[in-house]
Amino acid sequence: WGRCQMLSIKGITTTVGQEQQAGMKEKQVLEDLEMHLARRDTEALFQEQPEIGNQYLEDTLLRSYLKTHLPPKVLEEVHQDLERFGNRLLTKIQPLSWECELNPPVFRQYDAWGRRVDHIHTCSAWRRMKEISAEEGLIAEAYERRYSNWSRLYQAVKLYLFSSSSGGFSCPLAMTDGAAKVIESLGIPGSLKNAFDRLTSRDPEKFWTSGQWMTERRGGSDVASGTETVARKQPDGTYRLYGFKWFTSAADSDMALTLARIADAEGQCTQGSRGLSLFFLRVRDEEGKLNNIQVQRLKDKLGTRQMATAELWLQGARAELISAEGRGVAAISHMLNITRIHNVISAVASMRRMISLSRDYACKRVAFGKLLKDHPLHMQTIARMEVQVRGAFLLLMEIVRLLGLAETNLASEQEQLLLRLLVPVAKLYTGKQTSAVAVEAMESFGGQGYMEDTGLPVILRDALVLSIWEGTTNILSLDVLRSLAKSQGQVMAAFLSTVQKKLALASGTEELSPAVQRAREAIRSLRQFMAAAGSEQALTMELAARDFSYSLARIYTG
Ligand code: UCC
Repeated sequence: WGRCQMLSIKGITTTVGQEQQAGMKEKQVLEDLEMHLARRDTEALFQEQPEIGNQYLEDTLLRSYLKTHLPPKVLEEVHQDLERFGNRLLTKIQPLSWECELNPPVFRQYDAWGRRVDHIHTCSAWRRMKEISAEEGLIAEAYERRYSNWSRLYQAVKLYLFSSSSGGFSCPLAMTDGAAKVIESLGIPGSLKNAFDRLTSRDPEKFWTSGQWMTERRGGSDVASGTETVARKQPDGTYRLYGFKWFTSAADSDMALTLARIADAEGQCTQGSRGLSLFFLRVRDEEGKLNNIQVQRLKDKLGTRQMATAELWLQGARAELISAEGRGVAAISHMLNITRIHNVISAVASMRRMISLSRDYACKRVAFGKLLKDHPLHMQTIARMEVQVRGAFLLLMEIVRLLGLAETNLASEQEQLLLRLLVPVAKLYTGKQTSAVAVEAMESFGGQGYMEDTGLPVILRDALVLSIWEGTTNILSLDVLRSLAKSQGQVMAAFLSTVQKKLALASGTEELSPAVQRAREAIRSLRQFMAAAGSEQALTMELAARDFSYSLARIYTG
């Protein structure tokens, strides 16, 4: 029809006595026709877009894990909710996520009349994510404990499904969860009851998010020497904070936990870790006015651009001391361990999302005369990624299972020790895995994977931060050593005996015997290394910290 129409339109304009012009027009018509035909042929070559379905229903490993571990009654309720949530994510939340990416926060320092306002404007989709987080109980679930020790795992599963569709909102949720955990670990003192209730609320009107302000200009790893912020005690017992916070994620949060050094009557502060105390503060008052805080600028980041990360001047911000004096690091470590688990959740979720899209694409895309899924080499590449994500997923589930036991006083001492060790191990290992898997998965789409508007580069960019924030790979490797030293080796004993038990169980299944064999060999090497390292200088262990931690991750995952 297109061709006829084109000819007839061209034909109408041809009149007698205009032969030369008509000849040229005829030539033009034929050229147009040829081009049209060529284009029509090409148009048939559109590539089909990779898509995902309900991420709960499609995740066979997740479903089989829940079926194997949850008590039947819990499973029944949880299954219904997760199926519903999976649909909501697909139809309502995923589009919001893309909106967050397209409408990053905007910082306006002054109003039209020159008044300093320091307004961080976030898009409506971002604000909606906050409401959805409350409605879905993404923090509340873990603290209500209606499924006892399984509540934490259930919350983690919801966060895992939410993460890649959250438009970066999983970051404030991580810190919110961490803040709730710190307050709970302090026994929910009266002055923090309101904050705790809001952090764990299901009511969007009440729900608060929290920041975690640990990083100052001298850096975020060596907190003990990097923290310059000073706290001055006020006659009413509260404090005013003065300092510069260099990297405050989700600066639109309602409250924050932060470290500072309490100045004595002479204005002197204790340096080092023992000088640090933990404070609670509201970011704004009821009218939305900042709490003696100035926003210097927003960070220009490689990824997580949906989220406002700011540099903040604290110029007498009113705050409440919530840890014992000088116990700030120990108090905030409750938050760190929770945000590190969230980091693992995001890492596993990013891998899962990339691989799900890659798998779907392999079922649609034809190359060299057949679908990608029928090319063994392509499938081998995807299968290798799949093994990575499955292992990482099981490691994550193990950690949140242990956390659930610990939070309901059901964990044995051995389980608590194991949890202490596995959190840094999993954070450091999955942080690295996800970058590698995201790059590999991107390649499986060919050049399309490199195109911004496919959304695939967003997943990669956002995944790259997971090995950096919340403790870099090396810092966490040193934390693994810290956990060994502090427990005088007990965490290793717990690790080894748990692994041996699991291997003994697995050795009853014949198909697993090569895997069991390899895991046992790895443990033997690990033991040999530890025996040798024990007689060496501490430097040997420090140099080996990363490889040692990787070995722990691989053995446990195996
Ligand atoms: O703020 C950031 C950006 C926020 C973005 C959040 C997004 C989250 C998204 C997640 C997914 C979407 S990033 C901030 C990043 N910074 C860090 O994570 C800190 C990295 N540095 C460390 O972790 C260091 O190891 C430090 C700061 C903990 C080291 O400090 P110290 O003071 O030198 O450490 P000490 O002296 O060894 O430890 C002090 C106390 C000890 O307890 P006591 O005194 O009883 O012996 C330690 O055992 O704290 C205890 N402690 C811990 N306890 C230290 N670390 C831990 C731990 N992990 N678990 C339990």
